[in-house]
Amino acid sequence: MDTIFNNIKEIAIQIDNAIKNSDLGYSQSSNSSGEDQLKLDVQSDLIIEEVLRSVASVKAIVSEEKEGISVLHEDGIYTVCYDPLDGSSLVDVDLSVGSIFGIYKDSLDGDGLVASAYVVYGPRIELVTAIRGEKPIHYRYMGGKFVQIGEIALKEKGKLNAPGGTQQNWTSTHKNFVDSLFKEGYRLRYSGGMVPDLHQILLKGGGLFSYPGTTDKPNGKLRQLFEVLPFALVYENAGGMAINNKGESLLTLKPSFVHDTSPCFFGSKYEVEALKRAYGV
Ligand code: AFP
Repeated sequence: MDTIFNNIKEIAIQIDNAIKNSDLGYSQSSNSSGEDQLKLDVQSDLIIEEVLRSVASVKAIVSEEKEGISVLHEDGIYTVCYDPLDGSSLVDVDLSVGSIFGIYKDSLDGDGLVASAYVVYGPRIELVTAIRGEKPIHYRYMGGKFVQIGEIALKEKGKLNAPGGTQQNWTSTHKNFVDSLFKEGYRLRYSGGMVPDLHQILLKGGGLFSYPGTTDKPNGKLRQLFEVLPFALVYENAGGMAINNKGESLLTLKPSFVHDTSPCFFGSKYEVEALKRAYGV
């Protein structure tokens, strides 16, 4: 796993360089979810594929930007599922964005997820890695290398509320619950980039990030393999909780297809338990 994490560090430096120096325009193509691709999305995807091609333990890759599974090394062990540049539509307004990696063995589902990692491209580059059963580790790129800052542990209760999705399409249950957190004194922190929004909650001790099922998207927007499962591992390993709208751990998810989505809620224990009561699950 160390080899994969070290290669993710190399990827992070290359993508950060692309963000800072490349054309921000649209490419001629759209991804498998029908979204227009920025040239940066395509470039970041190529960077990851090229770097992971040099890692013999990587059997296959699955990208949010591509259809299907690409086999890299028949004798490899792991399949790396990644969102090369999550929140890329925020680059032109200079907000933070990120890359997310889920590392799977044997099966592409919650049971098969053995490790995950994400990179935040903000004022600085940060990396968080998580191995099943171990506390997540936080790194910061300083002086030309990734320096370990420490383990990440969520508090029992936080102060931040990051509610995703179009509000007019929320259910009344969800709207009432989000309002109840604000009435309790929670502060709104939502940039529209899943990586920096979840990173902020983790590092500030806790709170809730929600992307519910909505009337227009009953299964939510966020993709299980590339976004939901990798962050579920980080949150659970940090002592928090990560559940779907039925109250089940997101780590029990079994996507029916590679780009399958799920409603998802990540947070410290207090807020997730409150959400379960509000949803009656
Ligand atoms: P893009 O990759 O299309 O910019 O979407 C970003 C994202 O997938 C995720 O990073 C955000 O949490 C979420 O979408 C924001 O979606 P809403 O604008 O619907 O809240």
